[in-house]
Amino acid sequence: MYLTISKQKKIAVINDFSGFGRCSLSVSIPIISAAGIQCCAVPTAVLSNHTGYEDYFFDDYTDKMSVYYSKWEKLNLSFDAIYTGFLGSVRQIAIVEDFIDRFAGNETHIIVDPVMGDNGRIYATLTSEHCRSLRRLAARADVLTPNLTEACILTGIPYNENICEIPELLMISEKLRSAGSRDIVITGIKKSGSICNFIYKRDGSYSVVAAPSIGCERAGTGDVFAAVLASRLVCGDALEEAVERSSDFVLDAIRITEKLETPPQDGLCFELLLRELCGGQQGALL
Ligand code: PXL
Repeated sequence: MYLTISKQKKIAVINDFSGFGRCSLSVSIPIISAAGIQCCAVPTAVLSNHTGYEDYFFDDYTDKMSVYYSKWEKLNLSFDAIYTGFLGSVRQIAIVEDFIDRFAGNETHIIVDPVMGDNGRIYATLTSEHCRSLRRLAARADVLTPNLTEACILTGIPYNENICEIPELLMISEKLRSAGSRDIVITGIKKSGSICNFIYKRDGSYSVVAAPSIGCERAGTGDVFAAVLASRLVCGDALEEAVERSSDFVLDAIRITEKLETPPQDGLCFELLLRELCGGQQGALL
């Protein structure tokens, strides 16, 4: 007899599928799978390539999402984590909240990557209503992973690329926490030749994980980081350790991508490094 409930860990990932450009599901599925975890995708849209390219095909999946996951309810599925990324509309955010209501148990890590913008610029498709809805979703996160731009949008603090000192990062993180998010990782903060991740935990403690800044900015870096982070948290790492491993993996992927002279919009060539992620869950099972 087959068991529907497996001992193997499962992460539900709610994100778009972009066929080219290495972001969202095309990043999460291989990374989470390489870590030995089953990646269960809920697509929000299908794109030929991500929106960082001048032209792309976009097929919205909002109308189909609840029918899609209603079949999962019949299968009695539950998840070790629910990880959400790029969400294209206000209605889609409400659907994601409904998904969390239906599928999150007491032990489920809710990981929200509030994809909204970068370098002080908000993505063109985001309305103020959209931002308000993302604030509501962020409040449900066990782990929230905004970049500095997104952290500023979520808290209403004006963005300034010089916000990189501890007192300012603490103030932003405290605002996010008082709005409801539990642990917060502000990612990709640029500081004198380094890229820093500021970790603010639910008990009010904080730490910084820094890596050297190499080359130019590349599409999908945040998605690679969040997929590794989700995998490591589900495998039982403490938050600091999970952030360190995610930061190390992104750094290795940037190095290899630079060597291959891949155009920045094509994302990180992480495929060549997937072996580094193996051994995630096997250790616990074998
Ligand atoms: O990497 C974030 C992201 C995800 N999905 C789509 C995007 C982007 C960033 O541009 O366009 C479709």
